[in-house]
Amino acid sequence: MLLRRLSPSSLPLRILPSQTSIPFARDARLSRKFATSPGDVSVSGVSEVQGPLDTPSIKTLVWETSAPLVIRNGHDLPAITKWFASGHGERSPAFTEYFRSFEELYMPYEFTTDLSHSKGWNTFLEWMRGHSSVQVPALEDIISSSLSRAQDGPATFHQFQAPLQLLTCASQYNCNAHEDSLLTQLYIAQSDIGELPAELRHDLPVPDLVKNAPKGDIYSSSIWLGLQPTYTPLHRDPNPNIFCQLHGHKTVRFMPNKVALDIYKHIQRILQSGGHASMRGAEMMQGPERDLLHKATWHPEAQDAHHAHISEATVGPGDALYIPKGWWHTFVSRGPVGSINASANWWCR
Ligand SMILES: O=C(O)CCC(=O)C(=O)O
Repeated sequence: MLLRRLSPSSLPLRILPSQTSIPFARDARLSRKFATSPGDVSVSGVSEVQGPLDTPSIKTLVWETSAPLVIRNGHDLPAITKWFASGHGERSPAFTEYFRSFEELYMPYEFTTDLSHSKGWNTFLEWMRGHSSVQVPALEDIISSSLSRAQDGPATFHQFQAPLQLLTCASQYNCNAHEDSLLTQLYIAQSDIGELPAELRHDLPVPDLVKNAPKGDIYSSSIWLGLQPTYTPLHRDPNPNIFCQLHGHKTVRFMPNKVALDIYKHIQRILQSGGHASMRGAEMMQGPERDLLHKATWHPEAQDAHHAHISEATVGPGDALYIPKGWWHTFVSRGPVGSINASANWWCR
C-alpha cells in the first residue's frame, strides 16, 4: 500500500495486472490449518513454515510460492528487544529508554476517533500539558474538530505529522488510565525506514528473507507503530511484501486478486466513487467505504460467494509473512486495547 501523506508529493499509484493463484501447500514442511476468525464464521488458515530458514529454503519455500506464507520465527530484528520493554503486563511501559531518546523525531500519524474515545483524549491533553514538552495546540485542534464531527456520524480519520513523543506519551498515559479513558487508534502508519536516524535503521537491518528475493531489489520499507486497535482495510501492494511483526500480535486476512478486485469494484459502484486500492487514502479509512470493506472481509456471511477464498493468519514478535504481489490483504491488531503494536515491512522483488 502507498501512503497518501499530507505533503503535496503524493506517491504514484500503480495499477497491477490480475493474478488468480489459489493457496496450496507445496512442500511437506508447510502446514495448512484452519483458524477461527474474529468475525462470525471461520476461514481457512494460511500455509506456515518454521524458521529461521537458510538461504536455499528462503529461495524455494518462500520466493517460489505463489500464495501467502507465514514464516514462524522468520526474523530476529534487534528492534524487538531494543525498542520495546520486556515487561509483559498490559500496564507496563511499552518502550525502552533507548527508544524514547528519539522522541523528538517527527513521524507521520493517522488518528481515527469516535465519540466513545472523547473522554480519554480530553484527559490526555490535560495530562500532556503537565508532563511533556510536545506542542499540543495542533493536536488539540485535530482532536476537538474530529470529536465534534463524530457527533454527527461515524469515526473520522486524520493524517498529520507530530513528534514520536506523542505516541510514547500516549502509551505511557494508557499504563495508568481507567478502562473507559484508554487512548486508541493512534497509528504511525507506513513510516519510511529510510528516513529514520542511523541508529534506529541499524535496529532494522534488511532481513535475510528480503536479501534473498529473486531480484534483490528493495522498492520501499516501513514501520507501523500504533495504539491498539490498529486497522488497515483490504488493499493490494505494488510489489511482493515481507512483513515482520515486532511487538504485539496482528491478524491478517488474504484474498486472491480476482475475488478481491470484484468486491472492491462492487463497493466502488455502490458508492459511485473511483477509489485507489493501493493508496492509503482517507476514503478507505472512514465512512461507508471503510464499513463495506470491513464487512466484506471480517464479517462475510458463510454464503457470500467470496467467503471460501478468504484465508487468515495471526503473527507475533519474530514471525514474518510473505505476501506475493497481487494478494489483497487487511490487518487488525489483536490484544489489549490501548497497548502498543509494532511491525516493519519491506516491499521487494
Ligand atoms: O500492519 C498494518 O496495519 C498494515 C500493513 C500492510 O498493509 C502492508 O504491509 O502492506
